[in-house]
Amino acid sequence: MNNSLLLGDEAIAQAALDAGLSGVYAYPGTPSTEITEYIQASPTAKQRGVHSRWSTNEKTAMEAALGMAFAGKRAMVCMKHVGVNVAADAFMNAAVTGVVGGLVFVAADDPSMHSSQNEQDSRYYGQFALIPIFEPSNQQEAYDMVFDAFDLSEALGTPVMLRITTRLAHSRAGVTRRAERKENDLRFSTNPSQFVLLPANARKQYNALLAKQTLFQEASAKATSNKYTPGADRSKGFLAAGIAYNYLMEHFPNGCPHPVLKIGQYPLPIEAVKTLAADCDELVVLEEGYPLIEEALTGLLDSRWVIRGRIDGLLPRTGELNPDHVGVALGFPAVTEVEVPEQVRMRPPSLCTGCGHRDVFEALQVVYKEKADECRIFGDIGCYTLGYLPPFRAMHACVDMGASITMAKGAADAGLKYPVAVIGDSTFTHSGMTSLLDAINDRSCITVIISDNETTGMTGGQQSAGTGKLEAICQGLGVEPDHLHVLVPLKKNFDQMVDLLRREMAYDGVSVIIPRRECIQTLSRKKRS
Ligand SMILES: Cc1ncc(C[n+]2csc(CCOP(=O)(O)OP(=O)(O)O)c2C)c(N)n1
Repeated sequence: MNNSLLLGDEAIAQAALDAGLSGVYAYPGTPSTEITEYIQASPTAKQRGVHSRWSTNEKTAMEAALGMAFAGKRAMVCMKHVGVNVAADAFMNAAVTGVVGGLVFVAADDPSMHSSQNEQDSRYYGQFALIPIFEPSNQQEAYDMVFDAFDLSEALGTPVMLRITTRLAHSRAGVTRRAERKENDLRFSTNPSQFVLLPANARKQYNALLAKQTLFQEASAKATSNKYTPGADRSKGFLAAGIAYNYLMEHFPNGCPHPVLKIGQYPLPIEAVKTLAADCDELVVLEEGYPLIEEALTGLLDSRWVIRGRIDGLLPRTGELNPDHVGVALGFPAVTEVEVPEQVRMRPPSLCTGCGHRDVFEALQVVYKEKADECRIFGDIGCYTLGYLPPFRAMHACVDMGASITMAKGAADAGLKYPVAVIGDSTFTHSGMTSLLDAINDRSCITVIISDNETTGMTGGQQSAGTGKLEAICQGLGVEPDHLHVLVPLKKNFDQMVDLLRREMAYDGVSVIIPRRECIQTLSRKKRS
């Protein structure tokens, strides 16, 4: 079949299309964004009418994917790891309902927090939901696992998690494609209570999920991605999961002299773990993220075994794993750091020259200085988070999507006189609308700035769900027309913006200011095309 050079994300997207996908649902988030973008750009997807429009947030994406799987078709839902928190309600309950058509949930983790606010490990969510998890070690395996994941999902009627990390998502390798499969026809569950999680039904469904655990175990025992390779040197044995298996094997081009258990599918293949343990006294666990396997081993094996990994400090507890860390754990000398010339050293990011967020923060800076200790600025997730950095230094909090408005409200409840929330247009529709409704219902004394660049800028300029609708949304939620303002953030309007901020911050209620000017990146891309 066809050979292509693909990013891990693209391999997943291509595999989903080849495996008969009918819809991808996602909210952008590094390192998962390219999966959906690939499907959006695919002529095959267009011709087949595969759904690929961005969702408003990860929860709506998860629910729509579940709806497609309810209707018997194959769906994929993709998000970054923190998005899993947003989707968690629907995700956990989807494990209880089960599915009719295949449902593959792609969680893209970002160890080392290259572009994230934490480095949580999504495998815990898979385990928490009691569903099978696939973890590829390279791009080809990522491709093949999508087929296996859809097959397992449909055979056992369960959503399946595919967990990847940044390095695999964003590096390329040759991928051999399989023959294309047809999409499923519409088909519904014959069990009328399956998707109605009233307590009486939910108890039955939950027991059914528990009963499936043995089948999940059997699937892991049979999975070709869980492979035990004996080795002559039994002084230690390795359990290497996902991309960490690649890092291990890079050190042994002619084969590892130690026994190795490669992990690609969970629940852990218990018998294979016991076989490895019987062969060696010391076990070294190589895994990307939290020490999930390492912790599980302490329950599976007794204290005769020395278990080494991230918990005992053989490998760093935080951050991304790499071949050098693994080399040091193997006893190879540490690679000496190369001196990086001044010109190419890491530089802090900054807002683009000409970006409208700059004008917003320049005005905010003035007003903040006037109010000093009586004012705090609650930021949110997006390009405008850079308002925290010099030269602006105009942000005091940034926690999760939508938190700017609700934290400002909480601080107002606590007695802060001038709380200001700064949120982007995409983040506002993702999670800020409900926060604003809380503030309106409580008549909180806060000023909300929705800095509208008419795109989801931070993740590369995807369409933003609220473009053209923000004023109507705010009015619908109850913002008073006299305290809802739109202006163009440009130098010539600087004084107008400062005056407006002063006036609205003095207002005893909710005010919304929408500085609106298109992102200069998307604008210049449009001009070039
Ligand atoms: C729960 C969650 N989902 C996705 C992301 C990834 N992400 C970071 S910022 C952002 C969008 C920001 O868009 P917008 O609010 O319009 O601000 P802009 O970057 O355009 O200024 C996204 C999707 C995230 N950090 N958290």
